[in-house]
Amino acid sequence: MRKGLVLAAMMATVALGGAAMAAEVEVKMLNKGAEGAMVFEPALVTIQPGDTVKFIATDKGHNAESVAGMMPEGAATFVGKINEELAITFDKPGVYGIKCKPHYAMGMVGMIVVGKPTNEAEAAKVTHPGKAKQTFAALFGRAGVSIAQAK
Ligand SMILES: [Cu+2]
Repeated sequence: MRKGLVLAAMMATVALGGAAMAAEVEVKMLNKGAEGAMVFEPALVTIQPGDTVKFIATDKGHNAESVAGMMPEGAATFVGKINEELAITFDKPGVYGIKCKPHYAMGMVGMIVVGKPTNEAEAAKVTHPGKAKQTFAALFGRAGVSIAQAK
């Protein structure tokens, strides 16, 4: 009987340990951040498949949504509502582009690198309006390091 209880407790610990391994990263949507006005902070997030990114509506007037062409094949697109917190679990490895619809041209974009991506070349070909072009170029530069490290 006691052995059975110990085994049950051990199995529960293993189950909890497995669940605890999936990480959750918070990204704030801000009017002003360390890198300027209208930003996701951090703008670049590196996670593992199964991890969740929670977009926090710290400041008003922002949303988070996927960018067409900047996600691996088969991944689901998403569109958050303005002023709303949005939690997305990323299961497929890849580079994911994120934008705030009202401030896309102001460069309010972000990048999620999940595991070891294979779609970065395709994602880099997508064109963007205004300042988003430079912001994504900078993020690809920074993500290059992350992608190389994700082995
Ligand atoms: Cu915004």
